[in-house]
Amino acid sequence: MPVTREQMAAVLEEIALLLEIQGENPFKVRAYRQGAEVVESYDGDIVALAVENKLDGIKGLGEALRDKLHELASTGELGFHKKLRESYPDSFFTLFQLDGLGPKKIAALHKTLGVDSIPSLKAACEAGSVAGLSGFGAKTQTKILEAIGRIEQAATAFRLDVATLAAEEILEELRKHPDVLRVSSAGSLRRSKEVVGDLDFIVATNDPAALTKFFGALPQAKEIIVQGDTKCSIRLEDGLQCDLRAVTNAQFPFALQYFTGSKEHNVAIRSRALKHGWSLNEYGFTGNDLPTVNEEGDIYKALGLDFIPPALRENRGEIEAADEGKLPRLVEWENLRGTFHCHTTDSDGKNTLNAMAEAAQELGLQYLGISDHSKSSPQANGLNEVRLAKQIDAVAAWNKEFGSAQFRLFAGSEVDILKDGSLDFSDEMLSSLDWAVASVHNATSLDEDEMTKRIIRAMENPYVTMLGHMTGRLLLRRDAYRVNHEKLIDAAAETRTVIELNCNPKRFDMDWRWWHRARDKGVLCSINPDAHSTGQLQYIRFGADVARKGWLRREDVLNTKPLAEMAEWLKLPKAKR
Ligand code: DGT
Ligand code: CA
Ligand code: CA
Ligand code: ZN
Repeated sequence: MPVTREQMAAVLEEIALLLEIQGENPFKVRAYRQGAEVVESYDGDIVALAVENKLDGIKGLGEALRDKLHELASTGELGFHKKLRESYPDSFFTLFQLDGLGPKKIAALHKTLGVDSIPSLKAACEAGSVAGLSGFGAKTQTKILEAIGRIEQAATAFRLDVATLAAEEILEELRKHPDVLRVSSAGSLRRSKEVVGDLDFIVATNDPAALTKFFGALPQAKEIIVQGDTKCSIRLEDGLQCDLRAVTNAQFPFALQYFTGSKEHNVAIRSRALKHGWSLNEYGFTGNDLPTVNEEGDIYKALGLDFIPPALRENRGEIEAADEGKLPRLVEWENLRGTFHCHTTDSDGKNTLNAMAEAAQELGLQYLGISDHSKSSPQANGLNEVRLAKQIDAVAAWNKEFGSAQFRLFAGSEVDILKDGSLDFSDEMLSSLDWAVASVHNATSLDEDEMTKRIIRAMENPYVTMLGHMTGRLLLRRDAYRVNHEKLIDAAAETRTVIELNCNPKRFDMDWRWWHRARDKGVLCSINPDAHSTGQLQYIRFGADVARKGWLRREDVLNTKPLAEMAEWLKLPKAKR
């Protein structure tokens, strides 16, 4: 079995972790961790080099690591790693998913209480034995229980990126089946919800039983939950449930509409149908003088409505708007001309400035706004003034050598908003940038009032182009900071500060539920990937989906501006924007 680059890096990561648990020399631990990073970001076929034992001269890989990578790549296994792992059950490694629990604490729990899995840790916390350990205390015990609660919840909720990937694979399989006439995903995924409970698929076929059988036998199906002649539910390896409905071609539009939801939207649509004298369910209309329905859109048309894009189907005003012909023309990912907020190897990004610029061009973008962390985020290797000045020079040099009317970089910073709302850099420093995104990364437990004031103060700064990840939430992992959305939106409108839609699928922050309001106040949105690697620039596709969910149009999104216009816009004082 050939190993992949990701697997090689993961093995080194895990070795670092296990060595750390065993109290090994920190330099040795760091060597493995650094090795993992080198493997991940090496610009070339590192797997092939490892197989051929040609890793000499790669910075960050010492002799011991080179030998191990060769063994791993050429045999598919690493004896050293296997031996280290043998002392722990597989369940032990799930403990590392818990937020706020590092290797040292896990080692202590393992040694003193024999904790070797999430359930055993939960039991120890509930018995109160964790609070008594030195270095823990009652507060930590509560925090651990909260983190366990989030993991348990996460088993029935999946991030949009994870769900999308799984759905695309399954759709591809279904499309290949000769008895499939039409196929679509439905449910919360089709509505672009930030997290989904399960996946829903609808197929039109003349042989539904063949399809439910095929679905149950998919290579992705780890378990069959239910299987009948028209429906089948399976569970994937990672726990994600997938529901299939097999219907006739005539039923397909109705099933698709019904299972796309949301439930609240369906209830409102059904009562509208009743006013026309029809009852509506997942199989069709019943009643007199029935309309012809071939496509999902025909259902809306029959009810006197414009087609409602799935993203809007939450019963939050879309039916009234469709009735009045006032649905917005939603932004599309193809409208995006550039993007902001990405990291490079100068702070905690995995790829260099050059590589990020190339990847942005490959995506068809015309500009990329660089924003490494600032010095108050040492955990992210934040830049101080000297390093930032150097980066500004590097961006200028890049633009001079490679920039054109088709593509350029904008020098920026993800500048920390300090506890009192002041910024990590002076106005003078900030004024030498093309743009800046200001974000909160520490002192996150302030109360709502203090946090809101703090962020407003940052937005008042003339050099803060945009506000980054407004609430700091990490979906399924960490709650939002306490902020007053209304006040922040008002302040953004007043100070002409753009609000970022951070479309890293861990975040989707600001939340889609607030964008309609922001838009109506004249606040601009920037769809930003917060990319820490070249691949993550592609998150802007999800960003466009979520922006649509927030009712945003092309004109509401800053980074739909073409390059020349964008460059001019950035030069304007905030008040003129
Ligand atoms: P999820 O899976 O929790 O992220 O959210 P959904 O919306 O995908 O929900 P799911 O998978 O339970 O059902 C798919 C759709 O089927 C749902 O959005 C609306 C429709 N549906 C399910 N149950 C009901 C119901 O009791 N009444 C109505 N009107 N629609 C329903
Ligand atoms: Ca669903
Ligand atoms: Ca479902
Ligand atoms: Zn950030």
